[in-house]
Amino acid sequence: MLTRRPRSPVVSPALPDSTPNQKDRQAAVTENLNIAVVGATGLVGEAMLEILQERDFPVGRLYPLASERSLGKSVRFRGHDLPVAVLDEHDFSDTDIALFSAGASVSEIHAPRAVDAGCVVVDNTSRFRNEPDIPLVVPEVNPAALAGLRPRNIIANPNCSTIQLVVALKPVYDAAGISRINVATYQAVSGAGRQQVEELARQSTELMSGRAEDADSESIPIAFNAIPQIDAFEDNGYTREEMKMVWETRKIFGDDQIMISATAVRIPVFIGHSEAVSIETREKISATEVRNLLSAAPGVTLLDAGRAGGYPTARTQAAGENDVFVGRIRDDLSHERGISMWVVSDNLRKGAALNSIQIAEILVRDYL
Ligand code: NAP
Ligand code: 3JN
Repeated sequence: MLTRRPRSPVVSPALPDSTPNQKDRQAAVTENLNIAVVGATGLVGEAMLEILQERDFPVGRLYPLASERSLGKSVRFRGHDLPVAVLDEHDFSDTDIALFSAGASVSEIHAPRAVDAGCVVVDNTSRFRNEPDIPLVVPEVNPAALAGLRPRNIIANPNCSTIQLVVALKPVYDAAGISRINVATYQAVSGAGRQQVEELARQSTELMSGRAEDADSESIPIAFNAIPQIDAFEDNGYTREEMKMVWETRKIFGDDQIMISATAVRIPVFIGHSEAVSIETREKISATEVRNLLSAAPGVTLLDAGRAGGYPTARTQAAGENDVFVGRIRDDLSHERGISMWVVSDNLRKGAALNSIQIAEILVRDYL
C-alpha cells in the first residue's frame, strides 16, 4: 500500500522536506501520489502531461525527467513551469508511480531502479512486454491482468498498433471468437518521435517549394511516400513492429491459437494510426451484428454510415481524441466467417499516453 499525499497547493518538483521510506508510506493515508514522467520532453511524455491534467489525476508532486540534453528546459503542468530533471540523478524513493516513455534501453536500466526504490512503473516501451510475469494491459480488454502486478511492480503498455486493434476486436472476440487476423497498418510519423515529425514537415516544405531532395540520402523519404518498414527486420521476413502486434495481441487476449499476420507501413500523416483489419471468427457473425456490438463497446466510437465520408480518418476523427474509431465494417467476400473493418486512433493518446494513465487510474483505484 503506497501513501496518498496531501494535495499540494503548488505542484512542484522541488525536493520534499523529507523522504518517506516504504514503511512510512504504508502508514500514512493521504490523498495524492507523486508521479514521475520519464521522457517528459518527448511526444508521448508531453501527451502524458496533458492527459494527467485533463483527467484530474491525483498528482501531488510531478517529476518531469529526461536526459542531460533537456537540462534547462521546462514543461508546463497545471499552470506552472516545471524544470526538467535528469533521469540518471533522480531518486525514486519519493515517487509513487513512474510513467516511462524514453525507449526500451532506458527502461531496462531505470525501471528496476525505480521499483527497488518502492515505485510502481507503467512502462510504455517494448522492454518488458513479453515477459510472462509482467502484465501487458489495455484497460478495455484485460484489466484483470493487473492482478499480476506483484512481485515485479512493472506493468507494460502495449505498442500503439496493438492497442487500437485489440480495443476494436475485443467485443467480437468475446461474442464469436477470432481464429485469424490479417492487418495492414498506416502509421503516423509521430509514432517514431519528435524528430520524425520535424523531418516530415521539413521534407514536405522542401518538396512543395520545388527544392529537390538530397539524392544521396540513404534513408527513404517519408514525404509523399509509404514505407513498408517500421522497426528492424526479424529473421522471418516480418519487421519487429509487425511481430509486436502478433506477440502482444496473443498475450492480451490470453490466446496463443490466434493466427496473426501484419504489414506495418509508415505514411506521411502527423497524428493517428489507421488499420485495415480482416478477421476470421470461430462462429459466424454478420457485419450488422459486429456493428451493433461495437456501437456499445467501451472506448470505441462507431462511424459507419456506408456512404462517402461516412467513416473515420486519422486527421478528421482520431487526432486529439481518446477513442478508437471504427468504420467500413463489412462481411468479407473471401471467407464465410470473415469480417473486414477500418480502425483509427490517436497513436500518442490511446496508443501510448492515455492507455498508460488509464492503467495508473486502475492502480490507484484498486491496487495501491
Ligand atoms: P521522442 O519524442 O523522441 O522523445 C524521447 C524522450 O525520451 C525525450 O523526452 C528524451 O529526452 C527521452 N530520452 C531519450 N533518451 C533518454 C535517456 N537516456 N535518459 C532519459 N531520457 C531519455 O519519443 P516519443 O515519441 O516520446 O517516444 C518515446 C518512447 O516511448 C519510444 O522510444 C518508445 O519506447 C515509447 N513509445 C511507445 C509507443 C507505444 O506504441 N506504446 C509509441 C510511441 C513511443 P531528451 O529530449 O532529453 O533526449
Ligand atoms: O512507430 C510507431 O508508430 C510506434 C513506435 C513505437 C516504438 C518506437 C520506438 C521504440 C516502440 C514501441 O513502443 O514498441 C519502441 C520500443 O519501445 O521498442
